[in-house]
Amino acid sequence: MTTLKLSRISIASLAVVTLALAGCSDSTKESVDEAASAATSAAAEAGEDAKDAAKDAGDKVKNSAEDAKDAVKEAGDKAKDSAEDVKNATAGTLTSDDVHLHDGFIKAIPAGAGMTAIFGSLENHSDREVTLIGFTTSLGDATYEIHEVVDGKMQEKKGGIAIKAGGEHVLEPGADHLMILGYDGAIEAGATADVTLEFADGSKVTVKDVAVRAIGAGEEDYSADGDHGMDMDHDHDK
Ligand SMILES: [Cu+2]
Repeated sequence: MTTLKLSRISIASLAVVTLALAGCSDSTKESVDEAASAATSAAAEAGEDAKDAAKDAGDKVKNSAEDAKDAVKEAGDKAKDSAEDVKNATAGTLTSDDVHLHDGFIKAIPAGAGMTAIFGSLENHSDREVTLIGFTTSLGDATYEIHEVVDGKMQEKKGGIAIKAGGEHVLEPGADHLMILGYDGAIEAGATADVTLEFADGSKVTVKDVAVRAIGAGEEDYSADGDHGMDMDHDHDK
């Protein structure tokens, strides 16, 4: 037997002896009961305390998780802001020296026609690729769309027109063109209009005084199928 076991037995024996000496009366039983109930409530209290402590700890974890979430959001916002700063710093850098509309013209239309197009050769004289994503003109109220012709049918050209550094892109009947839709009024030959080209990097380049002219015989149709004649409904679907 080890010393430890012996000492346990001694304590147990001592307790028995003590109880025996007290005569194991009812009052002893009562004090045992009291002790037991005190122990029970002490345990219950300790349990509550532990529960509270756990709740506190949980709240703290929750709070710090929320702090961390806020911090991440803040960092994300800052990153977004600086990305926008970078974008703004490089935006609007293209000028009329960088992009030309060579031999550009607007096809004349009579009142009521409602739609026409701009042709010419877009030249990129800058040292990087540029992407034309839209345009407007000094003609005013109208819908301006970049169009392409696929299988003889025109449609909006999604993603615009990319032109490599030093490259050019031809806008002509039957191929890509700058479409003017929903225009109220005549656009008469001999007039001019400014065309403002909008690029993916935020640049806007205005081409001044683009001539309005009638397309010569045999060039009236925008489509490539050789169907001449004024294609006023512009559906290219014949
Ligand atoms: Cu078109």
